[in-house]
Amino acid sequence: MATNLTPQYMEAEEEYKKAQTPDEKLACLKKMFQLVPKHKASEKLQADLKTKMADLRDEIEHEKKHPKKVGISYKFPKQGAGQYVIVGAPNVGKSRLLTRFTRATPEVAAYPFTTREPHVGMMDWQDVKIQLIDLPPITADFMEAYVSTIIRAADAAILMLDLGDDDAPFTAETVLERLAAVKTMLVGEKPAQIDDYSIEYIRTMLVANKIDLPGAQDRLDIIREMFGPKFPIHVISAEHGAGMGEMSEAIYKFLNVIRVYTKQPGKPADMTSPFTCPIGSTLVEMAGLVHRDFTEQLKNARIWGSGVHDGQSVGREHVLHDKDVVELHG
Ligand SMILES: Nc1nc2c(ncn2[C@@H]2O[C@H](COP(=O)(O)OP(=O)(O)OP(=O)(O)O)[C@@H](O)[C@H]2O)c(=O)[nH]1
Ligand SMILES: [Mg+2]
Repeated sequence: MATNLTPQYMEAEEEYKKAQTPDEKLACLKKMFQLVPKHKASEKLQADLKTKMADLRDEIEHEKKHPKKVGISYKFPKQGAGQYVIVGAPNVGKSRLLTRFTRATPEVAAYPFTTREPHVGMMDWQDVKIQLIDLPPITADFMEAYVSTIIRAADAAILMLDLGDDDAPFTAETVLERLAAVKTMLVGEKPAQIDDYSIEYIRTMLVANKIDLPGAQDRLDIIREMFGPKFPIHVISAEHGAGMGEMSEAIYKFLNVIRVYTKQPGKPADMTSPFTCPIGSTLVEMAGLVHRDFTEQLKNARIWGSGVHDGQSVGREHVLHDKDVVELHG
């Protein structure tokens, strides 16, 4: 039976996914519980929400009584068109990738466990910026506690592996298992139907690095066979630059967002800094990003772009396309 969740509920759920402390999470869950339609079809969801709220209350209570002595947590407010985490086993080239695409300067070294804390940088792609977070490595025996929290809050992930390493498929599998054990599933596409709301699904592209090394092509064949059905795969050499242009475009496209430019009446459009919103967004949804008041007050807009005549007037529910230019009228 369909639960028919409202857009307000979905919005509250998005906020919940981004929440990073137990208090924030509890506040979001309360909101979701208020918003969930109360009928038979949603009973399981209501029960799940109640369980989660109870667990969080216990956790908050427990933390009050036993404050953690050495808990590290990091917060990376989202910036730009989307936020990626770079995830993988040690020494696969995660930090090198960050130094290639951004101005960040994490240490890059030929031994494992170089990165001990997250590093963040902004990547330019055409006229948008995308946030990349390089994380410490994950192995069967080692995963910083905060790593899964950061991954769960990201828009998407890059799972990296090393084509110079015969064990690459297994170390990558271990990364997936370690994360799955804390209900964080890296997936090529999110499942159409979600049964367990405590699992977080993160859309992930697999990046096979170090294609320049001897034997890399043979290992790539195996990796394509093992992981091709599950993830989109991109092949690069972060060190020497092969495949980096295609990959930066793929990083943008995989976010599933569009760019929309605004213009003032009688003036040329500002083509330097687009707003980005999810594919399928309507005019009113996009206008809400420009100014909150537009959510109520927007009447219509003139629009230049695909599927319309230049300067055509469109209503609040008009679906936008990549690179549309809009002149908003309140
Ligand atoms: N040949 C080759 N070496 C690379 C490539 N990318 C990275 N490396 C080298 O691989 C080693 C590890 O790179 P890092 O970026 O430090 O790896 P990491 O995944 O961040 O490692 P941890 O921080 O330990 O998890 C360094 O010596 C890099 O110079 C590549 O495309 N080809
Ligand atoms: Mg590193």
